[in-house]
Order: sequence, then structure tokens, then C-alpha cells
Amino acid sequence: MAQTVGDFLIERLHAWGVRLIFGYPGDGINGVFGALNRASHKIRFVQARHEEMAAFMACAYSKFTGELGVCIATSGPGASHLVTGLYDARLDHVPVLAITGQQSRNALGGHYQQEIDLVSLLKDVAGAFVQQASSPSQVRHLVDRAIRIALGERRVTAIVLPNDLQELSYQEPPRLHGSVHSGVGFSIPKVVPYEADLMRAAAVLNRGRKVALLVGAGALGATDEVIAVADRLGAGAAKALLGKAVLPDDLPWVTGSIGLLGTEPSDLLMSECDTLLMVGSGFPYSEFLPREGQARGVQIDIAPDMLSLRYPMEVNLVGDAGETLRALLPLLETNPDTSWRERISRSVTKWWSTLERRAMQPANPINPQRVTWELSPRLPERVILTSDSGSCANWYARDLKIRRGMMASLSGGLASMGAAVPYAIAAKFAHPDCPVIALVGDGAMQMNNMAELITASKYWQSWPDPRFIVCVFNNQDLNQVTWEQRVMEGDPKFNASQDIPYVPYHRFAELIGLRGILVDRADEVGPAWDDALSCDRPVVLDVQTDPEVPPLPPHITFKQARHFARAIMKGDPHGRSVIRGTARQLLNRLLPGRRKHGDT
Ligand SMILES: Cc1ncc(C[n+]2csc(CCOP(=O)(O)OP(=O)(O)O)c2C)c(N)n1
Ligand SMILES: [Mg+2]
Repeated sequence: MAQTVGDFLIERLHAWGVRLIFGYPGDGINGVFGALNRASHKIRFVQARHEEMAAFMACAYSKFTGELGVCIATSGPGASHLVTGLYDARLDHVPVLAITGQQSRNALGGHYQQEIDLVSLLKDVAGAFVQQASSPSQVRHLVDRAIRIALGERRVTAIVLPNDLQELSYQEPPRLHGSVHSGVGFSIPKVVPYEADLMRAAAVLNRGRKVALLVGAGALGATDEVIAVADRLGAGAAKALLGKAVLPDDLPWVTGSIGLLGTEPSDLLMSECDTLLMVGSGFPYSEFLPREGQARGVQIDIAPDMLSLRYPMEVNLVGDAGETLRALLPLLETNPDTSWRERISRSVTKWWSTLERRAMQPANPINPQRVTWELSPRLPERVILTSDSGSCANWYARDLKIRRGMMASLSGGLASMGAAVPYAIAAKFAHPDCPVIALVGDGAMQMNNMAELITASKYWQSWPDPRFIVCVFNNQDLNQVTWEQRVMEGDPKFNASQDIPYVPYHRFAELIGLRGILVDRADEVGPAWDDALSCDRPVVLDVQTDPEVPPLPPHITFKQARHFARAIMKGDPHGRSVIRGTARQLLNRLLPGRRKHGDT
């Protein structure tokens, strides 16, 4: 049988190093699935329950491997389902290629079944490169360009293939005017600033007496360099959400997360520093950075468009984080004054005990912070952590003490619900020998993560290390937003939008061949983690958590406190328990060790 366009596509993807594709089939893309089948030894296909989940998986696969993520869907509804997952990759600067089917070329423009103008639909999310193929010889350069642009620019790209075209015989581009003759291959370049710019940066940093680092996903893989630079400068370091795994939390000068989900030491670090060095981060909330004029700034980012975006920097360096920091290090002088670092470290030590006290406060029935607090010392080596968007992202960001060799990610820029389980599944395909733990709210479970448990049940027996734990924060509430309604808007909880039905997730797990563990007493949390971590199959840990424990921001503004009071006065349906839960958490700030920044 002659090589079809579908066959050629698979062969070309393989030549580019693609070994795994996440997706869902349909008649608009059957010509490619037939080819995948014929070449099954070359590229593995992973079947998600929903195309959006396949796109999340492709994004997470790339995050956890550094390689291109690839997802595939049929025309019409399959392609439109991909979109949110693709935006997740787009907003986190992750290279993902989407391949979609399309109606046959004769039907296009005919208001045909499942016909969507996919190039227009995908134009924003895959704006770096989105093309619909119209002839067999065109497909070669479409693949080559889509992949090279995705990898080179860390963008989402898309190829739309009409279904009749997939079945045609492939033809190499003829040597004619109007033909394109492309090739395979791309290596990530070493990008380092010029010496003169490094010296300008060093001049700023060497003058700093209170240097703050902020590291993000761009600094993953540059742990040694970040530590060396921070040590030289006597700096403290905060971590943006996507940069959680850049620095281990057992270093005394690492202040942890920043922003609404951040810590008090990060707040102190930023509000009192005189110099800010930002590495590989697009952390969005400027109000958590130094005030303009307070600190001199240096930023390193591989993407020019991310420079001087959140804080006006004095020196803007385009470069790879590790390479640039390594080149910078010899130009940096040792800061003889250790008092700043000591101050930060004292604040960090106190903060960890505040977190412990908060986590151990009684709640009804279980304090959600205790779930992550108890997990920290139990985290197995090389674990990969994922979190959904919801209140658990607070506990993931603040309470989980990450160590070297671990990975962690979530839907950062898009902050989409529904990503934790598909991320965890992709982590398993990326590193089948690593244990994986996903933290998920019950709303996010119901949205789509529950369905993806079925994907885990389909594949887990092929994973050499079966440890795959989905921890559900079962609070029957869309809790993060409930608190936002109270604290940001000053509105009481709106039961109609916030309450969600009770589901026994542990029983669902058992129903599909996984292990389910129900946890409804605080003293069972630790043993339940032990149990789950030693299980011979994927586990759903169904923890009954208290929705009235507030995910407090590190610094409560007067306006937020006023809003909160107004929400309660307006008749919040859970007013009394909300006040009790909040008081317990807030009192912890006043108990031993809690002072104003100036006193720490
Ligand atoms: C796709 C999507 N829809 C809505 C939101 C807004 N949102 C953010 S967190 C949240 C509540 C999550 O509830 P749940 O999963 O139960 O976690 P909880 O906060 O209760 O722990 C919502 C609705 C979002 N981020 N993503
Ligand atoms: Mg919930």
C-alpha cells in the first residue's frame, strides 16, 4: 500500500522524536489514527476521556520532560474541546502541537456537519503557527514548521488536516516553483547575554544589601546556579507557583510561594528588599513585588516579551536561566553583611511553625492544611506533584515542603480547574518509575478529573511504579471562590453557585478497580498517606475537609477585612462557623512568634 498522508505524518512526527500522542479519535481524523495503528511500534497513543484532558496531558508531558507535547482530536467538537488545554500550554509558555481533523475539502464552506473554521478558532491560542493542509506535498513543511516553531518559541502550534487528504497518497514536494522543501531538526540554543550586559547586572546586584530573588518555571533545571548566586549575594528567594521545584524548601532562606497563595516571609522579602533579581518568572501580581522605586531590578528571561513587565527593571537580560546565572556568578561579589539573610531565615523558621500550628488547629471534620502538612515529611523521593485550581492550590503552594529531585506543576497562567489528574497521568507517562500525587478539589473532580481516573485505571498496570494518588479535598463547596466572594467582593456565600453535591470519591475509585480510602478523622490523615503510598495500585484519598478554614492571603488588607465583615453581616449562610474557622487561623498569627515585619 502506498504511503498515505496519514502515514507520512506519523513518520515525520517520529523523525522529530515524537514518541507519545495524547488524544481522542473521530471520523475527521481516522486517516491519521489508521496510520498510527499501522505504525504502533513507533508512536504510542494515549486515550484520554476528553480532548481538553488530552491537551492538558500534552502540556504537562512537555512540562515534565522538556520535550514537545502532542495532542490529537477529530474535527468540530473534538477540536473545540482541545482549546482550554491548549491555552494552558500557551499561558505557561509550553511547546505543544495540536493535530486536528477537518471535514473533507469538497465539503468545506458548505455548512457541513462538524464543520468549524478551525484555523480561525485556533488562531489565538496557536497564533504562532496554525495551518490547514490542502495538498499532500504541503504536509511535510507544515509538520516541520509547526514543530520547530513550537519548540523554538515555546508556543502552541496546530495543523488541521481535512479527512479526505489524510487518505491520499503522500507525494514529496515536486521540484517546481511554488514548492517548499523543508527539513527535520532543532536544538535548543544556548542563550547568554553579552558580557557588558552581565557586568551592568552585576554592578546593580553587587550594590544590593538586601537582595531578593524571585524564581519561576524558567529557572527549573538551574537549581545549583540559583543557590550559588543567592549565596554569593546573601539573598533570600521566593518562588512563583510554577517555580516551586526550583529550590528545595529546606534551605533556610527560601521563603516559599508568593502572592495570594504566598507566605509571610515572601511578603517580608519583597516589601523590604533593596534589589530584586527575577529569574524565569512571569508572576502576575505586581502588588506583591517591591513598590516602584523601592528596589533596583535585574531580570533574566528567555523571552524578551516577559522582561520589565511586572516591575520596571534596570537591567533586562535575555538568556537561559542556568547559563546566564553561571556567567554572572564570577562577576558577583560576596556580600559580607549576613544580617539580611539571617532576618529572612528567622522569618522563615517562624513561618513554618505558624503553618504547623495552623495545620493542627481542629476543624470540622478535617483541617485541609493538615492534609498537605502531613504529606510533606512523607513525600517519596522523586515524587511528581500536581495540583488543581481551588483552595488546595493554597496548601500545595504553602505547606508542601519540596525537596531536591522532585517535580511539581499545575495550570499556572490559565489557572484552570480540571488539570490535576490529567497532569498526573502525563507525569506517569513521562516518568513511569516515579510516584505521582495529585491534589484536587471536589468541584474539580466533578468537572472532569473523575472521568480521568478511568484513564488511570486503563493504564496503571503498565506503570512500573504503581504509586499514583489522587487526594480529593471533599468539602462540598467551590471553596476558593466562596472565599473570594467573601473577602474580595464582600458578598456572603451564594449557596446556589457554591454548594456542590456530595460524591463518595473513594467508592467511585473502588468501582473502577482502584483503591479508595475515606478519611474523616484528623488523626487518620497521616496513616492514610502511609497507606496510600504503600499501595500496589492507584489510590483515591477522599478527605472530608472543612470549607470554613480560610485560604488567607499572606497580608490582609483593610479592604479585605472590611469585605469579610460585610459578607458576614449580610447574612453568610455559614457565618458562625466561618468566623470560628477564621478566628482560629488568624489567632495563630498572633500567638508566639507572630509580630509585625519590623520586629522579625
Ligand atoms: C475551568 C474553570 N472554571 C472556573 C474556575 C474558577 N474557580 C477557581 S477555583 C474554583 C473552585 C474550585 O472548587 P473545588 O474544586 O471544589 O476546590 P475547593 O476550592 O473547594 O477546594 C472555581 C470555580 C476556574 N479556575 N477554572
Ligand atoms: Mg471543593
